[in-house]
Amino acid sequence: MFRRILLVFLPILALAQAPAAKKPPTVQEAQQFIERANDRLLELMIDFSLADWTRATNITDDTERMAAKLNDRLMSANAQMAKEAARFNGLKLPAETARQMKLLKLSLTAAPPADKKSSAELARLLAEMEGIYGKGKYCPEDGKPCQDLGDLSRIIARSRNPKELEAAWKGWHAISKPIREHYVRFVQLSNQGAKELGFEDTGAMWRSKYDMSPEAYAKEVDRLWEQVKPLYMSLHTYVRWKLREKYGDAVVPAKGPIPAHLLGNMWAQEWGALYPELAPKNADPGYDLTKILNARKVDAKQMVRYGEQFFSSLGFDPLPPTFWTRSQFLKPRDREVVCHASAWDIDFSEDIRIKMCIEINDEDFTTVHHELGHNYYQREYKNLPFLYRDSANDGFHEAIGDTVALSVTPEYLVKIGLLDKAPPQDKDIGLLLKRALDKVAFLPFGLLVDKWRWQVFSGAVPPAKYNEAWWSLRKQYQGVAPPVARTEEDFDPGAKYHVPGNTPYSRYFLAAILQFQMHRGLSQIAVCTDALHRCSIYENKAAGAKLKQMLAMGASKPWPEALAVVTNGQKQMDATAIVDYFAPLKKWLDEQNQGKPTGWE
Ligand code: X8Z
Ligand code: ZN
Repeated sequence: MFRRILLVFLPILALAQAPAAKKPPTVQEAQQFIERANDRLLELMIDFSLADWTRATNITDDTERMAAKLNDRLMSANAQMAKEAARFNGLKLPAETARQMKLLKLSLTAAPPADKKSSAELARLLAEMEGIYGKGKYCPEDGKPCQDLGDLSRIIARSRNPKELEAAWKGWHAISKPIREHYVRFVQLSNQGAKELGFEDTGAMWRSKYDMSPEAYAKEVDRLWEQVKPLYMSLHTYVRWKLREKYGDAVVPAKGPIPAHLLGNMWAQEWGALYPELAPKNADPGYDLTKILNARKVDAKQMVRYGEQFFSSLGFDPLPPTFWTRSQFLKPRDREVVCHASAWDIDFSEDIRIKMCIEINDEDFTTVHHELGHNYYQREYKNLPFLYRDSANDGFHEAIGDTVALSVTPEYLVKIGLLDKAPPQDKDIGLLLKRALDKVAFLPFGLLVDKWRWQVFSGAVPPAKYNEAWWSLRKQYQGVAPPVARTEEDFDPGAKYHVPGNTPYSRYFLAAILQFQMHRGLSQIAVCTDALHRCSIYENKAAGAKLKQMLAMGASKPWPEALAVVTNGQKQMDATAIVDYFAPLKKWLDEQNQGKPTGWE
């Protein structure tokens, strides 16, 4: 049995070591194997990260090719080692070795086929898809200047003219048409690689990363969605009604899905930009962080300083000097870059950076905290073996900065001098509505992106139905519809960064739930007795210490053990925290919604 596996996966090694291969492998060999894998992966990862940073901050044919080459080298070595690891199947290994062995098999997001040409093609496709997205622009036919995602997003957030909104929406959604054929091929190749590693397909490989079976994970996200769905439905009902008042029956149907261009965000994933329209009379907190930041002439670097200052107040060390010199805070004028915000850990030690095209507004104030959450996580786990230098599950990585940003309360803004006086309690509905428009609105989107990809990878949705299936899920979960007719000429999933960027998305759904659970746990540790939305862990060293303890565990333990550290022992992901947080708002929404139609046909 062993020989067969060795011969199938490792013909060269098997021949070279023919006599030794007959003997069953030992625990010591397994340990040495894992040590070598850690060293090799780290080395290859650093090479790739440097090239990939260069690519993402300067998209050219050359940087794309270099990054693709190093990615191919890394992915292929990783896949090769994952296959070799099968040699130790059935051996009773010490827990640490066994866990790293398991992580090695799960560490790829795209698995390359063993065939050299195919793996190189896969790496090239990945770089090219992200390049097309990063360079994407809409050039209106009337000769007006071309607009990038930043320009078009500003229109979607600020304009209230349906025709203008529709043009911006359509313009952006045209950039992904050429990504479609790349994606079709990418699905084939990555599925082939996933199968070679023993997974059903790439989607099953992604769902296997949660210390439970892929089937159990799919059920788990459905369970969490059922917990939050009533809250989403109340928000949807209220927002649709308000938009009808504004735009009329011809634009917003009484009982149909909401047209996606009216929700203040290109993907209708966060609706916070609509707050001024929806603010409850008598319960508006009366301040606007975007206006405050601009009035104070806060610049991009200062936005990041605010984030750093928050983490420092929890007991984390300041960011290293290289963070400030090497990060990209602003969109460069002289070259193409991937503006989608990300956090990097170039050497898996000290060289942490963020890459953003920061705008001075409320949304990016939160995004800065989000990205820094990644960097502080990376720094806490840097001394673990390489295979453990990751979050407990990918939802944790996405949740840390957002958890901290939930502590950006009015009281906190007063403390740091951005606000003179915190609004009284009778303005809480306004505060909660503003938060819900981002956090609650996001939930179905966070879930459906990977529902779509899981179906695409499994073959349940063939290329000829890519767009149809996308809109069917967007209607089913979000209750939104495209503003203009769509066909299979379009590739609307590709207009969302994470699809061409091949970043799994259910992590953000988990993070949306986890951040409230973590905020509740840390607020308890900080002995905050106020309503949860008024609790801030700013300057609380006890909460900071627990957070640090969880981060320092990296991926060394199954995620329930990490979660327990900040939630007083809870070992299940639990949406009651987000539901409780918004309970007063839910009650208020349901009162406003009396007699209004709920749901969509
Ligand atoms: O992609 C991100 C981060 C980078 S990891 C900015 N987010 C998702 C998105 O923008 O779609 C954060 C929230 C969801
Ligand atoms: Zn993130």
